Amino acid sequence: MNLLIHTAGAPKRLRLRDGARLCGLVLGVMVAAAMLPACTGVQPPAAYGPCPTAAQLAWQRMETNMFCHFGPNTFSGLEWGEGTEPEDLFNPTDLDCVQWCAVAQGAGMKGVIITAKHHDGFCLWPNPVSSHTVRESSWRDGKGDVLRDLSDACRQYGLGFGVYISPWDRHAPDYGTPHYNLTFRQTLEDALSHYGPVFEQWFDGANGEGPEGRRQQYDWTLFNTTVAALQPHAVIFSDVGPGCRWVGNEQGRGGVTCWSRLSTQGFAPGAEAPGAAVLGSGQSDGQCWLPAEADVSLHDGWFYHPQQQTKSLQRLLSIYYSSVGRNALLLLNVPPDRRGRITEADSVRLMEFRRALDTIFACDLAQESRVTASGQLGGGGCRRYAADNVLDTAYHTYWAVADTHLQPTLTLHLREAVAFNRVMLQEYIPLGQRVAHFAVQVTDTNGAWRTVAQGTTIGYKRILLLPDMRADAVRICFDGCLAAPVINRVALYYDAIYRPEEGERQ
Ligand code: OTN
Repeated sequence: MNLLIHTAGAPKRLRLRDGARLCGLVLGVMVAAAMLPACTGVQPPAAYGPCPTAAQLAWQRMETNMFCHFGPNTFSGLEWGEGTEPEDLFNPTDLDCVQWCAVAQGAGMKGVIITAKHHDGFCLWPNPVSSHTVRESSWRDGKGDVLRDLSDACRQYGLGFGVYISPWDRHAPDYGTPHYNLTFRQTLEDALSHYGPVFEQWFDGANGEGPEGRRQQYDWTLFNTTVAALQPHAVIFSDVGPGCRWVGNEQGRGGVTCWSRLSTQGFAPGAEAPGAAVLGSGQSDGQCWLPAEADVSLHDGWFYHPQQQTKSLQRLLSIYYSSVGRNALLLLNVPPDRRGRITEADSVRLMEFRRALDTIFACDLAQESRVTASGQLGGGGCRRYAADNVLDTAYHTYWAVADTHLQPTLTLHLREAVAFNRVMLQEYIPLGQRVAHFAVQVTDTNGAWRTVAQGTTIGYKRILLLPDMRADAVRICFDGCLAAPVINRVALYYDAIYRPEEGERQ
């Protein structure tokens, strides 16, 4: 069948195939038009409280990153170098940052952070304002630059490049004087100007100088503004941010309650930081968006030691659940050895860890469920905020309810009873963190709802460890909210690998 359509030019002949395509297009427009009135005038939920910047959201979605403690301590066996080590002590025989990145990528990590200058003051790059650097060593005849090698390798693997630069410096002759703040600023300027984008700047608050030591009054405003000027997208880590906070321990454990908010007024990194419990839990009324980072080493120490013990797979899975599963980012330290390579034992354990996580989270048992809720923003016709948006993996789709609906419920009606032992929930944190308490319920044999778990915060991600159970319906009761919840993911899993220790807390 041929149709003649008259356009500005000569009439065109329209073939059957084109006609069918045109009908499909018209039908699509009609369906879209039919939906419009349902969402017309429905505003998305307003942001609640402080919210993440784009850089903080991108950082949180990295979920796990690799920390690499590397420097003179690798060769001395110390954890805190004296600052008097000869530069020739640093002499990796086969530095291979491409191998570091291959291991990081294989482990599912999204960024690598290196100790560019640890407390001993030795710089892994030819810092022009220090005489204690790779330039003064005989490694690669003084022409080596670890930041160059690593930043190039990160770019090659599509990984974020991050730098740890310790404010505490046991070598710098001007440490303990106001001039040191200017030296440190120049150090930051050089490290942040020549190696491309930096996704995270890491300020360690450790300081071992006692009364006999030289005390330094740090100019944190100067340091943070210097980083922001040179690397505006870098998330700045310290006990009190401003980009992300320390979680308050080096065991990789976020608080069971873990808010991504903290009030930092009057606090500073190190000795003037909030207490460990507050760093772990955050504050529900915190004035700043300040998500937690859980830094923990694969070994007992931070630097490489020949006889180091490697954490077990079970311990790593426990750490994963108590960091990423509690609204924190996991920064796992993997120390390169004296060759300048990640050891084979560490690489094997990291691949085991990734394989276990991929197995545990391979199948979302909620995927085929029918989802209902006690309410939906815009009413049932407006799909934009529909309850079943929690099933898709698109990050920016979510279920929302009216602002006044502060104790909504969401129910997964499974096609058949399934065995599960993990529940994963995510709040859509671009609109803030709202949930302060929730309960997980399943139907019992009489069809009555029975609470099987309770939680407090959710945030970016919360994974609850449940005993093995079967159910054909699961209900989440958001029964304690500071504002109407906005949920972008609910999932169920069966973890046959990790067995929580007796009485291990959620
Ligand atoms: O001896 N320490 O300095 C120490 C012992 C146990 C736990 C932490 C520390 S130092 C601590 O490191 C944190 C990162 O892991 C932060 O940088 C803190 O500011 C710092 O005090």
